[in-house]
Amino acid sequence: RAITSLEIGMQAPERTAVADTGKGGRILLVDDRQSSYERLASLLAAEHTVDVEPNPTEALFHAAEGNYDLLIVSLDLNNFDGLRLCSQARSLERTRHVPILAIADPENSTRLLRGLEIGVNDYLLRPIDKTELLARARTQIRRRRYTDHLRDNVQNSIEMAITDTLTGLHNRRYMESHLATLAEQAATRGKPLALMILDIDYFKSINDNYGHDAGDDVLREFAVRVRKSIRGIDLACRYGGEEFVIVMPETDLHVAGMVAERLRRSIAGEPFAIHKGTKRIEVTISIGLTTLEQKGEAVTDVLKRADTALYRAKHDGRNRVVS
Ligand code: GH3
Ligand code: MG
Ligand code: MG
Ligand code: MG
Repeated sequence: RAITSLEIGMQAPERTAVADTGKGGRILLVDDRQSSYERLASLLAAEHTVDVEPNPTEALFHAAEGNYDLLIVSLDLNNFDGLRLCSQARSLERTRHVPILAIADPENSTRLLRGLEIGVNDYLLRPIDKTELLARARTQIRRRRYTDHLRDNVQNSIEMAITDTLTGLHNRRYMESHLATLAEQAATRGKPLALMILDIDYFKSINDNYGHDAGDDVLREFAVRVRKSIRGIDLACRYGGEEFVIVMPETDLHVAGMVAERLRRSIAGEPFAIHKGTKRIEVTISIGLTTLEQKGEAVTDVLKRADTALYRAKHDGRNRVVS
């Protein structure tokens, strides 16, 4: 039977409601007693997708890889220690946020207490009542989804606050809040720190000749090339319109000079695609380079020195590195 578009359209609100109530989750059931897991799985299957794994070591692996909403762990396993799984799941980054619902016989209630200390979220005593099992599973899944949602939001807000949206590089605020720390670290560890300001030459005329969108294309591609030529510990930010700053920890003037020169050549040597790749234009940059000079030097002075060097690079004819 063909599914009509009307039916598909009508599924959407229902699915949202399902997510809100904690129904329809993915559950990993860890139990090695067949009569027990068969019953539990069939009860849970009324609302959820259930995988059964008798071996806790395997279960831990699945839990880390499988994107489960809930672990249900029997603490009266025949051959294994379910508590060990609970404690490992709590300490692993990949499984830390997956809720655990423990199940035990009443005579194993001391294990349950131990489980709660380890970080089990909730428990049920046998014999298991269907309504109660489903209600507790739902509650854990709902809470998991809600906290995931909050965590995503927080993560997004942080990223948005520190990222330049056009280029994906860090923004000026982030660089300024980190530069002092990097400078301090360099000073206390007796390591050098290099900083360069990069400015696209005659960028205004790119905008004037080819349009603002073409200018944006250049900025984006420029960021890609910057990212390719720096290390993970280097900090690259968009400092202003077509001005960028790169901070390189543990890098002296000589090495930073080579990096700057390589970057300058990677820009000047390969034309930039604009207008959806239909046209290519030559772009050059000027770079002002300096290093942290003495312990306790104000980062604003370092920036000022780099800016002065940049001014000289422009004055001397652009498309060059000056330190
Ligand atoms: P110089 O070689 O001396 O650096 O010349 P310039 O033209 O690059 O310098 P100027 O500072 O005069 O011009 C920078 C231009 O960058 C002006 C501004 O309109 C443009 N600009 C700033 N932000 C953006 C942006 O996000 N997108 C685009 N397309 N242009 C921008
Ligand atoms: Mg410029
Ligand atoms: Mg300028
Ligand atoms: Mg400028």
